[in-house]
Amino acid sequence: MNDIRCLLRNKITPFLLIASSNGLILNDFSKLRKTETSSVFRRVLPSIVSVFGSDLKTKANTKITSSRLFASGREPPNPFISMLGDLQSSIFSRKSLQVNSGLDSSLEKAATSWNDIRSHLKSVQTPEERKFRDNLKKGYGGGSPFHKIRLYDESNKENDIRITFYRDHASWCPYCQKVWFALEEKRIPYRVEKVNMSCYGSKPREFLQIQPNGQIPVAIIDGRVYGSSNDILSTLESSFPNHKSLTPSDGNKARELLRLEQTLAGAWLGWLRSTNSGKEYMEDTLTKIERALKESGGPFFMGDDVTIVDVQFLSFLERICASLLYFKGFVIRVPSGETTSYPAINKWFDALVRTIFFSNSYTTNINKN
Ligand SMILES: N[C@@H](CCC(=O)N[C@@H](CS)C(=O)NCC(=O)O)C(=O)O
Repeated sequence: MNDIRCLLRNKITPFLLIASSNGLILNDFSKLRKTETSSVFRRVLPSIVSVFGSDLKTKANTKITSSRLFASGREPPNPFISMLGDLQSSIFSRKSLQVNSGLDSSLEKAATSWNDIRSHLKSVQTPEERKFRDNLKKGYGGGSPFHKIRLYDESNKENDIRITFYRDHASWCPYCQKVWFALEEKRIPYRVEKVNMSCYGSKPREFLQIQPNGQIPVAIIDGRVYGSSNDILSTLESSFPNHKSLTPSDGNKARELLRLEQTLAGAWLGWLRSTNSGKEYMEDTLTKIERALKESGGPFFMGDDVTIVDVQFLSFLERICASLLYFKGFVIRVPSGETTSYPAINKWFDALVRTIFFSNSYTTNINKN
């Protein structure tokens, strides 16, 4: 059990962190540096062997499968446990997983029952948390990667929905994140269709029929297909005039800031790919961003409310914070009250955390400061 806990704490977290943006990045990553992380992996590897390999091997001689070992059939399967089971079967051959027949019953005795877990959960949940599943089904509550339909509250009806939003299952895609954020901020009702990214295999034929290049995001708005994040964002502005506007009041200023966003992307990737250069250029660019945010009066790029400029910056600045910390040990986002060279950027993140998109615990590292 300790091994599994260790696995959860140390092994899974860095994976999720590297991989993900919305919904998956866990809290304690901000404390890891690259060197620490590799030592975590070194420490964790024996634990995996111990959990999935030698311990089971010596105690057992019956074949186990994740479904038999972890779900007795009387209780609903725990998806996380079956994930461990899948991991186990991909690492170790069937032969090395011969276990003894007494293992099932001893594990069952050792494990806390689902009923105990369920009643403990109920006793510690807030009323808002208790409503979570029901809200998800109805499309209500804070923003969540689990919504398949999004109505926000009773004031919207399923028949009001004019948009189908195609985004990736894992919520990794930064371009999808921009559209998703804008939909939420404008409180436009939408339906979600999840599509796998190419790294998980080929795309469904029905999706390729509407988006032949296979890229996400895609949105069908009033029956018409929009196949890039910028097209979708501008259509949301023009086709939903009764919703909150994200259009900046000063177009010239906005264009200047969007050029800075392009510079930022170049500086980031330049430093990330290089072993010894690019840091100064990155720092320079961050200083320009810091200055721009201060000049606007903040907390957002165009002043006191969020606009499309913030939408363009958010998914990359967020990934920049996580990846530079991980790969370069470079800190941008700090716990509140801590000294930083980037107070305006931190204030900007704090303001974003209060938006509906980031309003629950299933969002990203930006609200874990
Ligand atoms: N210009 C496009 C770029 C979108 C894009 O590059 N999407 C990536 C995901 S982040 C993609 O669909 N890649 C194919 C895949 O991985 O399935 C936009 O802004 O919408």
